[in-house]
Amino acid sequence: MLTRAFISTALWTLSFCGTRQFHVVNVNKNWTDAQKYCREKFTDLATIESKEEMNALLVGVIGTEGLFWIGLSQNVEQNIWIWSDVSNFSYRYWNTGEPNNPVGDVCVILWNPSTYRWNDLSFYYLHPFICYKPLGGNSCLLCLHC
Ligand SMILES: [Ca+2]
Repeated sequence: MLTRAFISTALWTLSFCGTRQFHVVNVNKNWTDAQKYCREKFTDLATIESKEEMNALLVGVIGTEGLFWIGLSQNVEQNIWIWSDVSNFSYRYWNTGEPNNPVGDVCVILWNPSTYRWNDLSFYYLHPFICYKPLGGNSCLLCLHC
């Protein structure tokens, strides 16, 4: 079901029979700059709405050293978590004890030491990140070789 194709040392692409194609960008940026990059080059920072999508991401990042920004951040005033593309937030994959800092940590990163479960973290740390593009109606064509 999953493929992982290395396009360059800085970028690889994950495809699966689902709604999104994820792109791991191995360039260190803060969350805001990562969001800007994803919106320019792809669609947005990664939205993860299901266990299947999370598993697709894990195939791409397991075994790597990095932590990876995803598109989740907190609206502090309303105390809610929102995806960068405003997709519905219901699926969650928080690490044990997270989110643990509702004041200073408003962005979410895949936390390598905890098998890439989610951790809220201040936006200014420089890390690689994951973008996505939506898959169209012929999405399964992309999966013939999965
Ligand atoms: Ca945290």
